[in-house]
Amino acid sequence: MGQTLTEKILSAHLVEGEMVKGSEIGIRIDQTLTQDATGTMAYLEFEAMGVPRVKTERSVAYIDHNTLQNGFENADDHRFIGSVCKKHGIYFSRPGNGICHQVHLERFGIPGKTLIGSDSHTPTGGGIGMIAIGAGGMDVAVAMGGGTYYITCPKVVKVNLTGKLQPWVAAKDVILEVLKRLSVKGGVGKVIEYCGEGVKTLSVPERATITNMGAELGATTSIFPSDEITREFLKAQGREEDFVPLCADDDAEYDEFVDIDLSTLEPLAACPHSPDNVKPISELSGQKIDQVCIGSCTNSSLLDMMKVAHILKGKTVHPDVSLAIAPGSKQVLNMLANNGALAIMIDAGARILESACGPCIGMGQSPNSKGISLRTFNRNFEGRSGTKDGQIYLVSPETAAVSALTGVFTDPRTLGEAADISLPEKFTINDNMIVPPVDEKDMDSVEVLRGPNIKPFPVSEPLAETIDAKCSLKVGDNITTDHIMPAGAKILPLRSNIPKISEYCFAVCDESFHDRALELGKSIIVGGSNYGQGSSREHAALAPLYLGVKAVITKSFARIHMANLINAGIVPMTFVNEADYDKIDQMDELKIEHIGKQIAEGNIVKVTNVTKGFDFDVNVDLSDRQKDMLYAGGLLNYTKQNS
Ligand code: MIC
Ligand code: SF4
Repeated sequence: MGQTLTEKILSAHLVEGEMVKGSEIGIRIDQTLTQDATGTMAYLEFEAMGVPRVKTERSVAYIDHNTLQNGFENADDHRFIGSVCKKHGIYFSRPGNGICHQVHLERFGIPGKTLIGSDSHTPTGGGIGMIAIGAGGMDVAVAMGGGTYYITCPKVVKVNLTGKLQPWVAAKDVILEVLKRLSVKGGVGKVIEYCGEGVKTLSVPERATITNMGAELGATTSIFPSDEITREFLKAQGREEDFVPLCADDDAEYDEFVDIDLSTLEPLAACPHSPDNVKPISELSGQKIDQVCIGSCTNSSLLDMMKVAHILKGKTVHPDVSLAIAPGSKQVLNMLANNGALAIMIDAGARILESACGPCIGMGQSPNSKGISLRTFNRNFEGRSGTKDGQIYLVSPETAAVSALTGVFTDPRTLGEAADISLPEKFTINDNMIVPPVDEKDMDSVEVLRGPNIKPFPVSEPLAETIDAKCSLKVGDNITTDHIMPAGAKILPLRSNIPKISEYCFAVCDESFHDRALELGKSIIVGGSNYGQGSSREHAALAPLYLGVKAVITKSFARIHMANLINAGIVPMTFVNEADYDKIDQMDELKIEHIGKQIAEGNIVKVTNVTKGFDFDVNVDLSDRQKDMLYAGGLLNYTKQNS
């Protein structure tokens, strides 16, 4: 039987387990990436492991999230990460060099390699045929130290692309269509593999837009084959030698199928407040808008920016609209500056931002109250923009730019002929903002520079005999990590300071949570389905850990967050009977006796609701390794015990 591309790459990297879907497998990691908002913790964890030099083929640290230096904290974090990198063998992409996923695709990604990154949009690398997976910082630290990375052996979904996108319809519309069909939890436990004739019609940046936003499906990752188009891209990046042709076997067997005829797609928008709440632009046409933001790791490539410049050429932004543009990397910005496109954007009235995440993570450009903002980004969770009642719509760069001119939702197809913009034969290559590490022999001469904001991570204890604790918070379905540990300009600088950042834990849902949890000392959180969707931030586990959360009981979990909880030593549990969710109220006392023994004996664990006087079962469906981690009190303790 033939293999899918996913199976080929995973089995070539398999170091533990068997390729049996649904079982845990361990894979060797070739490359890692971190960004600054998750990076400080990842490098503190790496230091704690005591490994002198990274053991990966390539590890890169990017500074792209916390670039608003409104206080010493972010600058201290950058300096800390830069010095750790220099010492321990990691390449350091300086602030201003661009968004991690965009730069990694341009300069480092290699077809057929495995990459994990402490950012959920790491699957962007799937655009050039990598198995690229978002992970918690601790998992990345372990991989840098040469450790195995564990995932559930995924099911593989075949998305068969046929036809060709019509003018003004974009790669963003493809992934929005997939999200409409599969939903934000449709990809859990799966890799989305793109195949079919339609693949050949998509450039690498377009493929990367699609794999990037596959994160919003909850998928383990997404991947495209590596073909002649990939070769052209790598050649234009001066890296043709990195090209390897890769595709699935003709007789590969898939678990699920999705057919998309690209020719039939139309411009789409994900409406507030979920990336799968997708409607055609034609249904929204004419509604007034307040803001347009173009950029983010989803849509900030040179190709996207050139399309935008073409639309803006000789025009002026509508007087009621603020247009912000953040090109994805220094390479993109440099090329726009040299070919005149930047001048076109400035002429039209665009506000040019640094090549960084910026407004995507609420770092500036928050919309006005109830403001309608069209963004080319990948997430429109409530409050993420920094304006609680902001109404964020996710659209293609084409729809965004056209609407910025008209001041209303506008279907770009109404604009007439679309420009035929293709990739350059050669990108401008200048890696002078990527600092290489010192040679191993010189590593002792490098001092790691720590600022006062960098506090050690919270220590977790081995699993208690009995958990007897109150439910400190009950929340509903689809709780995102932006609810659990919000970001934005005010909170992100605290990413290296868990005690301080914990003050904002769940503030979006319930501002009193922090004080209540601290007062209770230990507690349990109860949630609905797809709990913890969204980002990879392990702060969404470390802050609850610091606040004494011992277990989280939900209807279901998102993949990365569940792994982060286990890494932090917090027990993730799911209701066997979902109806039990309704019978629990906040502040009920929940008791789990002999929890370690119960987990060791099987996956079903009995919980007593002492307040209401009934018992219910929960599932702790974990691998033996994960159970051992919980007994030890998290991944760091476990690693120390086993080394
Ligand atoms: C995001 O898009 O939510 C982030 C910010 O990039 C996160 C990482 C983080 O919280 O630092 C992610 O996607 O993993
Ligand atoms: Fe940055 Fe936004 Fe991409 Fe996250 S989704 S990496 S915040 S650009």
